[in-house]
Amino acid sequence: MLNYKNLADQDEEVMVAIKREMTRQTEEMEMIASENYVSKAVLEAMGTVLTNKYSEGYPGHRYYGGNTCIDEVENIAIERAKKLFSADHVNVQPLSGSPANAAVYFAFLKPGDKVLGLKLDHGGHLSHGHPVNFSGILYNFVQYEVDETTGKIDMKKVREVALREKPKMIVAGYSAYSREIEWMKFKEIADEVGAYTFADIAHTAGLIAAGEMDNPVPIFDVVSTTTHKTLRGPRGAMIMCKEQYAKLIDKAVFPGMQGGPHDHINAAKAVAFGEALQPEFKEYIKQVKKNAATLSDEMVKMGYRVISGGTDNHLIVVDMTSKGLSGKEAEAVLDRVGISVSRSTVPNDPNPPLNPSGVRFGTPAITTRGMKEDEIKKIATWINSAIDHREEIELLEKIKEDVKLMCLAFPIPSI
Ligand code: DSN
Repeated sequence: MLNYKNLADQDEEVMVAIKREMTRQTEEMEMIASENYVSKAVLEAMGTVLTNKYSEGYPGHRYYGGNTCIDEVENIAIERAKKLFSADHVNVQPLSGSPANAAVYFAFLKPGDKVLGLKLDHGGHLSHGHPVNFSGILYNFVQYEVDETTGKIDMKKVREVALREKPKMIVAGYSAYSREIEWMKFKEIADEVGAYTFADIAHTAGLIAAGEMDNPVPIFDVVSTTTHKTLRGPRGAMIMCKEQYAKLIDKAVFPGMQGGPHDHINAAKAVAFGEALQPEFKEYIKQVKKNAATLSDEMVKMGYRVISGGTDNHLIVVDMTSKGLSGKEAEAVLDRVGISVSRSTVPNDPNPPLNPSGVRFGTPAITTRGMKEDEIKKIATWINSAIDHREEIELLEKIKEDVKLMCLAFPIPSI
């Protein structure tokens, strides 16, 4: 007979590493814009027996028996996602952001087709045409840019490039762009040149679901998102589209790109979507935005160049070179004081992606802990002190202690 033990009893080696990560998360400040802390309920759903099941296909049409309960769970996730985003059709099976985007391209394009996306050092994503990524290898990506002076997307310039290049698809939605996106204008341009519209809202999905940013789902042909960033669900993704593309998308995900869905993750997606439908989630997202705006204001006051001069969402990108260090060096300094951030390119970055000029800061995770404007102001001064006095080991140690004390005062809900 199988003897199921607890993880701690069965595998100390793995458990020790997990516990150390729990301590790191508990005692350190998470300011990576794409990360967040899930609720206990979401965490619990991920660790269920649903991981034991195979269920290729879709609810009511599976290639394996025994899928009655799995169908129920997947249908709950789909219905909640439809409600959150006013979507005609939702596929909740994509395993993560890049595979979701691969399925979108697979559904709408042939290899070699031309796609218009944001230049990558201006805030785009690897899967929006980077030459080392499948997207850049299989498809012919051409780029639009942010305006050099404002740091924002200039729709007149987007139109010029679209008219010149005549792409088959236009991609909007980014990884390191802090401003509202003019979805309607993108759609008008796409219609003018006969292109499909594809929005990747991986970063801003939570803000859009809460009604705190404009929603491309009713406007664009197809929209992908991850579920683990501002949406605060499990690591995974989904695709939403107009009813007329439903079959195309479903076929592209399975059997086109993937095999069996991860049913335990889909259950956790359903739980997270249920949470995002609650009024508390809207309050959370409003605070995420207030915190990002406060951080931006503080950094500007302290003399940093914040790209585009501010933020409409959950993140800011800051050029660190005015302080005499690269984004990679700033990331390492902040790591020393227990603040996790991610290096980032800035528009027209003279430095390479592995050692770019900027740092991207995000507020979703610290807002989940309950931190508000007062805490953000303190955090901003710690960031600045650490950067300015990066050679002073004792001061860095003191800041690390302050960071830890604040983190302990704002526990992570699921730990
Ligand atoms: N890695 C994610 C981010 O940090 O934005 C995008 O995939």
